[in-house]
Amino acid sequence: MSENIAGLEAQFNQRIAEGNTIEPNDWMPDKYRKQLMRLISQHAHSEIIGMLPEGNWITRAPSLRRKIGLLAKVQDEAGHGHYLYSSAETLGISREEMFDQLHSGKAKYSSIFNYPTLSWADMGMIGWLVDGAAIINQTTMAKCSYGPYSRALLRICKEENFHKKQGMEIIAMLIASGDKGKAMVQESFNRFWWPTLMMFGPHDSNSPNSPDMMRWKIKLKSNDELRQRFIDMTVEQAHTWGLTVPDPKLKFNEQSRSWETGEIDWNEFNAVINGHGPCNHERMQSRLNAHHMGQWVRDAARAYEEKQRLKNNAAA
Ligand code: BYC
Repeated sequence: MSENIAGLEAQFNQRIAEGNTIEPNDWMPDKYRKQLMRLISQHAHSEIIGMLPEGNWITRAPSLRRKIGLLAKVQDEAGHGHYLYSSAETLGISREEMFDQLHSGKAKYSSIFNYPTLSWADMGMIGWLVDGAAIINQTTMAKCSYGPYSRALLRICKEENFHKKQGMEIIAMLIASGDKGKAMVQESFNRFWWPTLMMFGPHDSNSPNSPDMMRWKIKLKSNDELRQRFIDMTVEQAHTWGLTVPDPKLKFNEQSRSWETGEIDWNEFNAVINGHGPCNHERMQSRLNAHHMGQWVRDAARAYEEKQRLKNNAAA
């Protein structure tokens, strides 16, 4: 029996080493399955909680064109949640279990969504910084070893690219509008810069899940490598726009040809991921409220499914 498992594990490792994907019906180590359930469900939760800070601005969008764009973006995030929940379900966890984990606080979602959206410039900032960070993380993970997650990410990344462009357009237009618009963007940038760097997770030396995730090619680049890639790209963009990065320690390292930043406030990060950020309570209340209000839709869908099943049985 144990020889059999050792053989299966060897085959599994070989498939990963050769760059093949693991599919739902393939044998996989229990820990690989659990890590994927944790990662994919947290990502799914991030998409649907991420709808809330942007959803707050739908009624206050400055024009019809902006309102249509924002509505479409928020709807896309719901779609991403669906692909990701479906992808996690292939591992043997139900959507109800995942919702329970989110609602009980057992499962995390991205720290960035526990910050408030105080001005219209924040809608641009989320597109530019938050979607920008997500794209860097997710285009790498789109080549990961688990087939259903990698395929979901391919589609998500295409949509995120569009989100990033609409965010950059909002920022460019605000900056072009004059001093007041530019000041609004700078104020928003000051609030979002550090929380966006936190999206990439703790330093590699402090990331308990990374060794397994890298070994199994779930993650292909480390938290710090991806964060650095984001910093190098975004600092240049900020400078092009004439924005000031809110970091007095920021400096260009001529040797590594990359930007060095000051240290992230890890106390703040830990507080936010453990439920004590500025908006954790508000986000969970909104989420629970939406879940309760949607109960009748789930009941109606189940009743319809049952009716169809009985009809099909009678016809067979
Ligand atoms: N926030 O060992 P580590 C979007 C947790 S949504 C919260 O490095 P890992 C969008 C981590 O879970 C895109 N928690 O973990 C949507 C772990 O705790 P547990 C969101 C964080 O998994 C709407 C502990 O800290 N993107 O784009 O190897 C509108 C130790 O960390 C965070 C994803 O979800 C954090 N920032 O690496 C607009 C991408 N960082 O679970 C836009 C997928 C760490 O052991 N996720 N933790 O209790 C990932 O790539 C990885 O999960 C992370 C963390 C890089 C975030």
